[in-house]
Amino acid sequence: MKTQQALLLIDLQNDFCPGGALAVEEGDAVIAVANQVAMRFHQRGQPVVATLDWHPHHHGSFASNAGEVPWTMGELDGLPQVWWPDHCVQGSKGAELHPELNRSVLVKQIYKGTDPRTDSYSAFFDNGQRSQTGLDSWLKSQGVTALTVMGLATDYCVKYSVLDALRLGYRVSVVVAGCRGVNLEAGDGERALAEMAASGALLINADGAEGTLR
Ligand code: VGL
Ligand code: ZN
Repeated sequence: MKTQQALLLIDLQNDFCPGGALAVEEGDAVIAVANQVAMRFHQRGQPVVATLDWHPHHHGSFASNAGEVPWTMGELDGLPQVWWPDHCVQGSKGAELHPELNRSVLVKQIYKGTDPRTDSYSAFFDNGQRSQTGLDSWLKSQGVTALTVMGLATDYCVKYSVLDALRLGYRVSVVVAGCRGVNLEAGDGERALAEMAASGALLINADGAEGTLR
């Protein structure tokens, strides 16, 4: 059977871009890459999916709600948790997709992190792997077997999405130029890419994506 490819754009939202609440260095630099790759998928009739980090204002991962200091570590719902500044609050400007992202090619948007009790880095499951976002069943309904992934941030939502996708049996390529890391510790983004590669993901550049399209 022919491989059906989809493009997964992770959390290309204002809050992860310079000026945003959880700004990733050069986060906005990936928008042009996303538009370029997304247009190729669109022209080939291959689905382009965007995820959005979409938290209620009382989300448990927010340092403000936990009474903790932002960027420090704690525990939420029995899992290690970074206490984040308030970000991607449902309906806020910061939660919107970046204004320069070409939304006209998006065929599906997946919202995650809506349960206040648990964080949700992966596009597929919450961090406790208890509930699904619906992405896997949607991709299967479309016959998708291979994913190209990019977005923000390399060391959190991109990494967990890619590792889950591999576990779920998808072939996965990661567009390195389309990712940027939070880098809580220097090198986290690079280490995350190495971990994805070691787990079976193919690291590609924006043009290299061409080679993975069938
Ligand atoms: C993310 C931290 C908190 C991400 C989301 O999109 O990588 N990181 N929420
Ligand atoms: Zn979040």
